[in-house]
Amino acid sequence: MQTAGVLVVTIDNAPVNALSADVRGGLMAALAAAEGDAEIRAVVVTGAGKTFIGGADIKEFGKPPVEPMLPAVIDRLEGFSKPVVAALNGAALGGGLEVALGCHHRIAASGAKLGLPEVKLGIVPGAGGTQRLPRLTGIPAAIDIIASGRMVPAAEALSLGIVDAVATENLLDAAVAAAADLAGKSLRRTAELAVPTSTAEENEAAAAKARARAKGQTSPLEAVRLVLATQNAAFADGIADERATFLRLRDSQEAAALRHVFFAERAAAKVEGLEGVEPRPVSTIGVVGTGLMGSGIAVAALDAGYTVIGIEQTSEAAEKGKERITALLDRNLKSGRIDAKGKAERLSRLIVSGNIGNLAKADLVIEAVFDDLDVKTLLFQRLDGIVRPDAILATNTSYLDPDVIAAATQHPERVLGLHFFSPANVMKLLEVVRGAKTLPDVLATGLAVARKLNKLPIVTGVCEGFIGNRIFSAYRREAEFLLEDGALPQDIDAAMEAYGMAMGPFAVFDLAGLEIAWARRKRQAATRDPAARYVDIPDRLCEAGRFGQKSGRGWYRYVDGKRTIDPAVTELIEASRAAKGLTPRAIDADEIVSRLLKAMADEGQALLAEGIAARASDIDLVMINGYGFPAYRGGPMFAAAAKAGAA
Ligand code: T1G
Repeated sequence: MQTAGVLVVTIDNAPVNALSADVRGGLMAALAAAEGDAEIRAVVVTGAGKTFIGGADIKEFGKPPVEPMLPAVIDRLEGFSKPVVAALNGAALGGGLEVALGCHHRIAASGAKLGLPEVKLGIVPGAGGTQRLPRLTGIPAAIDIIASGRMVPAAEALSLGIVDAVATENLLDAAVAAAADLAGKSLRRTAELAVPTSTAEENEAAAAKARARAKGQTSPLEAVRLVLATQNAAFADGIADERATFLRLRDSQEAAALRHVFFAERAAAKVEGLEGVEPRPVSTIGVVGTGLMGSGIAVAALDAGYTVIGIEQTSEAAEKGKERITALLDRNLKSGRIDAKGKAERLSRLIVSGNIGNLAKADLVIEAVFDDLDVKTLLFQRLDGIVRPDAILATNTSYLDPDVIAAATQHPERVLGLHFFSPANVMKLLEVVRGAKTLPDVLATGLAVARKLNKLPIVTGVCEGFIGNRIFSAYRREAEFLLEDGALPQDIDAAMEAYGMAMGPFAVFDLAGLEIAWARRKRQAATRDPAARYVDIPDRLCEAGRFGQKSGRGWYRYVDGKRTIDPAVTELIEASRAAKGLTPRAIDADEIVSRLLKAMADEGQALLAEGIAARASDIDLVMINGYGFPAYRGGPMFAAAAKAGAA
């Protein structure tokens, strides 16, 4: 399209205008045409639909490269004799932002988001991002943006100098006017700019923060190195280093794992039997029980814009519940996540009371009361008579059978499980449990609400522990076998933390508390297969009054909240082994990791065979987002398969 001597080039490659070979070729052809046409005095590049450019085409990774390569396209844009203006109509990510950085002027729509999310794919920007961005923002801001991969909103991009203007009215009109205005003037080429000065301390502070956040991942460290190099290196040298680093990382295991996670997240959204099923409208959510879980769920719902009706047994308990919810909002106020107005506005959408009859107004009721079958079934029977006929009932149980809870109602088809993870207003994972009778539109509503709550919903069938806790139980069992075989808790935790787990298993057990698992083991004692291997060390620990971090002693001793190795635990483990006549042997970190991974993956295979999980990648997402498994290892199913492949 051409207006007043300005050629508007629109990238139209649904769904996200990724820079496929065709798009790269198309851009080159458009520039060639513009160059040869004396009528054209300037060029605007924009995107069709709601995205500017979603980046390189991730589906092309691993395939033979096709000319023209992206860096060459961007060099051509930047070196172009006529002005090229980027009109950022929506997300400009990865290679998409790099295209914009190669243009001579950038205007963003107010809702546009910019970012270089490459580190989230285990790579670094490969088309100049690490070298051009710091020339606009300075080194500290560029480190922050590139090493975190975060999205930068248009207003912030303007204040950082990444864009030159934010369009208040029609973006394209503004871009065309700017392009026409630049025609014939000297052009500002990002590569030619000097890097704005910052002190060594400022650079080092940004780098240290980014390195600490990397937690064992390689690509953010490489991104930091490349940005820091812009202080001294010539642009061309920096670009060569960036390209070599990009190509090396692209073929790494970390990148393969993170690509797997990217596609896993998209695959998880596709749920069998829900094609074309419309969710029911939800604007008011009831939350029964406003304890630790319930108050977190209430805050998540308030954050997402829902009206929330909290229910407690008495008005005194309701008062306490409201205080807990307010305290969580206050924490977000203090950290700057919300402002005072936001807090007040959220509270205006909240009622907490002892009157269960209030739930007649709810579209969805989430139960978060004590995890006891009698308590929950009685509650559901009551709710069934209170809520509207089209309202949905959800149970937030960890271990109970939602089908049994549903069966207590007249309408089990409107019941599903929503298994939140603590703290419920923070954790990304939400297991959405499809019961035997759950209707498709009820499940679809659960998923839609979950997404609005900013969660990653994973659908699971019904079994004890659903996907996550089933795998975690297998992990726990194998960790206990390792204890008997010769490893100590600190060896196992160190191996798993070096592998990348947020916390080793024994530190997690201590944090969660040991008594619930103890009570469960006691309940199960009568039905346990006597031939199955059973490790009694955790029982001995509980008998000795060691219940974890809360009691100051568990698998470790806690001094001022810091975990320290306790010789008493070592003695207890040795005594248990001796009582069983076991001879411990040395177990190295590699064996620890391999065995724990295999235990998780084997349990995952069982979940797939039973139809509880729809696909292996769903299991990976559960463990990454709910249990601290490192995303850059791809999840236990991916990692175990990769390890088996490498062996
Ligand atoms: N390549 C290929 N397919 C992509 C894609 C991409 N970059 N981005 C999204 N898709 C597919 C996705 O799989 C899904 O497909 C559909 O598009 C809709 O996605 C040289 C190295 C842009 C914010 O990391 O963050 O540039 O499942 O459901 O919620 O330095 O997609 O429908 O078949 O996510 O509207 C850097 C990744 C690449 C951006 C849109 N770019 N994408 O969100 O839709 S590396 C990224 C996103 C790079 C250079 C390098 C989001 C989005 P399907 P969606 P959305």
